[in-house]
Formats: sequence, C-alpha cells, structure tokens
Amino acid sequence: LCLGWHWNPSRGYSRVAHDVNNRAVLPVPEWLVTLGRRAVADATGDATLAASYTPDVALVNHYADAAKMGMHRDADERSDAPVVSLSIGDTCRFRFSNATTRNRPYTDVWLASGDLFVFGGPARRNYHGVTKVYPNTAPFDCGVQGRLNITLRETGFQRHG
Ligand SMILES: O=C(O)CCC(=O)C(=O)O
Repeated sequence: LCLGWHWNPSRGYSRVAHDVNNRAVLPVPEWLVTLGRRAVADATGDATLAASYTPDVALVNHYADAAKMGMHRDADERSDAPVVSLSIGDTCRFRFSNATTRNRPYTDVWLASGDLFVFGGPARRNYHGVTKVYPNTAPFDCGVQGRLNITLRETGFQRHG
C-alpha cells in the first residue's frame, strides 16, 4: 500500500496507482509526518532538519511468516532527506549494507515492534532489505499478525494538485 505517491520499484513514482482501477493514492496522514519529524529529531539531534522533514510518501508493507524483502536502494527520490522506517508486529532481521553493493560489508539489525530505523546522510542510499521474519514474536496486544512496516520518504517531487 502506498500513500502520497505510488511507488513501483521498476517504474518509479506516480500519483496514480498502476492498478486495474487507475486509482489516485490517498495522502500521507499528518500524524505520520509528525512521527517522522520526531524520529529524525531523535536520531540526528538536528532540530532544523527535523522541522523541515516532510515525508510525502509512505509505503506500507505486510510480511507474512516467510516473507522477505530483497536488498535494494531507495534511489528514485530527488530529496536527500532521511528515510524513516517503523516496525509493528513480528521482529525481523533487517540487513543494512552500503551504497555500492548488496553484499558485505553489511550490518544485521533486529527490528522489533515499535522500533524506528532512520537512515540518512552518507547512508541515505545504502542497500537494505529484510532477510527474515520471526513468526509469533509480536507483542500479543499490538493488533498486527505478522509484521507491518511503514517507510516514510521525501521524494523531492512537485505536487500537481
Ligand atoms: O520492511 C522493512 O523494514 C524495509 C522496507 C523497505 O525497505 C522499503 O519499503 O523500501
């Protein structure tokens, strides 16, 4: 699910989803923008960067037990603003590599429900992916079965109404 812009890894960004109904995407809700600003402030300590952070796309991915996400770079954006990633539900192993290769050197990070991962600056275009989800590790009352990830990005593209 995409909010703000539709993102297709092979076609880039568009305002209209390339689904059978050609539906326009819904906007990013204000509470997610606020959460993104707080995350950038906490991660960087840069109040000016955080105040100007205006993510205009949110990608929502659900992971079932065996789901993975291949190593990729968030490189279709014109903006260099950080990416904010929120995890809810099952814990995953998130692999964060470097800007030139999907492979080593990389760092594996275990993201549990409620964790935020922020990457920006020289690491903004690093390869990353989800190599494993750990089934049934979600807090029992979190309301999510499996794993939900919400990724916020600033595209740097103009709105056309
Ligand atoms: O699920 C995650 O933690 C990563 C999501 C991601 O990399 C993306 O949406 O581009």
